Amino acid sequence: APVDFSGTWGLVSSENFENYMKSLDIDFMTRKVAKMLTPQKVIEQQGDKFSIRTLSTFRNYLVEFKVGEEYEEDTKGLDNRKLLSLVTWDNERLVCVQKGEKKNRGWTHWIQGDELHLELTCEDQLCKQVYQKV
Ligand code: ECB
Repeated sequence: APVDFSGTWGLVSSENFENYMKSLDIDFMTRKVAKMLTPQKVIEQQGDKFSIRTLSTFRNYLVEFKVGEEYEEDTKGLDNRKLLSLVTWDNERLVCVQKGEKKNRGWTHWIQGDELHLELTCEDQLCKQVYQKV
């Protein structure tokens, strides 16, 4: 693995999260609560094996995967869909394609200086988030 993402990271900025949630058909009340959150990412990485916990006061979300191995993802507590997801390395970026009902769905993580960057995409929406080690 070319990069180590391990650590506990706290959200420091978020752009277009509201429209990303709309593209996932998240209802108004849930969006209002969700956009006030400052979640943490707790990432455990051993080589190409990952667990990523997204933790907040409202909901928590866990994914576990190995790079290059497709996995079934159930976005329980988020938009509650079933996906077939595959994470690969694109140079030093971790790229996930999430196949399912929604087109162009996925995310990309990379490290830039002391920051963890995340882009979430769904349909024509792109949400950009930055995290720093806590
Ligand atoms: C879990 C913290 C956010 C809880 C928001 C609750 C309700 C909103 C419902 C759906 C919005 C869609 C996604 C929520 C945003 C972040 C959760 C995880 C995003 C993600 O897939 O992160 C990847 C990459 O770090 C690992 O799962």
